[in-house]
Amino acid sequence: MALVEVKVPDIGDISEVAVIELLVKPGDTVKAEQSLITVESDKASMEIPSSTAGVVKELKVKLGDKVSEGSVVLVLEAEGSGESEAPAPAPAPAAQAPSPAPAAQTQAPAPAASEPSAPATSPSGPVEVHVPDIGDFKDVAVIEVLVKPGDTVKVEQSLITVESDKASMEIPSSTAGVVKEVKVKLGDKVNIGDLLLILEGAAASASSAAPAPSAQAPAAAAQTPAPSSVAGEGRGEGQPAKGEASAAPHDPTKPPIGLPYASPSVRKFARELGVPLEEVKGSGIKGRITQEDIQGFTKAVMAGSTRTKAQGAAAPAAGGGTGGGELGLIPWPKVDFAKFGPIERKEMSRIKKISGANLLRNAVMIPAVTNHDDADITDLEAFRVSTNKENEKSGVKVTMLAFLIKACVSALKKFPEFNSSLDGDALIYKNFWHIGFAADTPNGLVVPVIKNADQKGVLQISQEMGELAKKARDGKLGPADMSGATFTISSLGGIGGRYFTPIINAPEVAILGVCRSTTEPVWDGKQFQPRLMLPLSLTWDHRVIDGAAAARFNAYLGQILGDFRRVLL
Ligand code: CAO
Repeated sequence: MALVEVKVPDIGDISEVAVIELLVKPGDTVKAEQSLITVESDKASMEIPSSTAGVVKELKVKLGDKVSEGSVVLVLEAEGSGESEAPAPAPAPAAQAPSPAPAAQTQAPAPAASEPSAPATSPSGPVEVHVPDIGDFKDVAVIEVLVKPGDTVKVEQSLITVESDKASMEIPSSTAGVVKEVKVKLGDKVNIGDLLLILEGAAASASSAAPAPSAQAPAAAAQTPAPSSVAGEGRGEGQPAKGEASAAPHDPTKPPIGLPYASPSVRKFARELGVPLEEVKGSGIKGRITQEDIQGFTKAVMAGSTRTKAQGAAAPAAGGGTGGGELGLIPWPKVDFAKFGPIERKEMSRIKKISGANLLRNAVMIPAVTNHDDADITDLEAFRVSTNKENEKSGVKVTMLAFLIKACVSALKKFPEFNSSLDGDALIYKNFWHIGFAADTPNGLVVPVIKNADQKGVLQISQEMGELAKKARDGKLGPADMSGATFTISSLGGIGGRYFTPIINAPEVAILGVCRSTTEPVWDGKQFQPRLMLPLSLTWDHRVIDGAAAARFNAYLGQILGDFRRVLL
């Protein structure tokens, strides 16, 4: 029995796609052509078939991995004498996983609005939009029509979703304009060159999907592919239930096992809103989940008529879950501001949208209390300044925040419930100390994490913080940089202010806010002394922590910051 490596075949112009589904597991018997994994780009998802029949020995990819042509998917013990009995169907992958031309084309020229390139050839009358080259796709079914007459479409905007038995992809518009007539309907079979719709006021582009920028194509933040760093949190809705990936060939008439039946853009939309796709009922063909289904689900959750499973699970810990009634809030005020003066509408950044949803949940669901206190950091600041003078040449600047991180680790060790998380009626105590710090970036608030802060010195913490803060400002933080925090510090010390009430970063149970230190007169029993005082604001989850413990935590933190030698005790 020969061992055969099954690799990702030619997947067109897409360089890297994410593995969103594993359809087989070690021990499974697979047939030649059987789907092994599902991969997804921004606009297309496709299944990667096996080139050979055999028994799966080892999977070489896992969910979330990025693969490209030639990546090894798994190792098979080939059936019989290997190649002769199971001829590798070299051309098959191309046929099974058709060259996703539209996806590749739509990804490449994304920033249409911002690139000052050649003007559209001719703003003109009606323009026909046809199905572009979709590789080996033939007679593919239209499963979603994403626009209707009267809609304004941008270049690259998805018009329809088509689906073969192994892949679904969205067909983008080659041209911007207003939809005059849609020439296809659900269930139609289309091929390359078929007429999709007629646009009016269109700026015809040179080629099918190599769009000329159009004045009607503003950069839409929501359409930018979500970098995994932020959207990664939402991944998981596509994860197959363990053990469900069966050895039986995948039935193309059914939704993929464990994967919510929705197009890539709908899945992305759901991820951006934090909607658990598997809980949404699809109203499309074969139960397919549409964008409207996601919107309907979100509205129902916001109106309180539906709860997500996560909300349901959290409910008992949040106060019994039943008997409290829904929030019963009156609707958000809708005001036509233009009636009162000139206005400008700007889409919020993706980070703001995501963090906004998280902050709202945390503010609403956590019975949070904030204790304010002051720490005397006169000696610590003098030490910091002298350390920085001594280390001037090293290039690493020791920051007050680095001392705070170290001091917090000591306090967290002394008061372990501050380093815990709620799990139903139980508390999970974490024996690791990963400290998040809020970083202000041009696109919004992010929270990079200093891992194992207990094992690091203040110099190393300062250096890592500097690197992470730079990555944050450059928008380059990855999911690993922002996950695993057990406690968070939000420092406004470099900016100003006295005290504030930070919102807990769930599932953590406390957060420390720090403001600008000022020199104040402090009574030493005999006289007033000028002391540098640091305002501390500790917000804590009252389900886990009591006011007395919070006051002790702050007092202890103050003692450490007042005399840092205590960290060694
Ligand atoms: N009191 C007085 N001065 C302080 C101080 C404090 N508590 N903390 C920092 N400073 C000083 C620093 O010493 C530095 O002064 P010099 O340039 O003279 O040395 C200056 O303020 C700037 O510090 P910094 O802000 O660049 O560095 P930091 O280590 O304090 O903070 C970071 C780094 C990433 C936390 C910060 O840049 C940031 O983004 N802060 C905002 C966090 C935030 O938005 N929180 C709110 C969340 S809720 O919406």
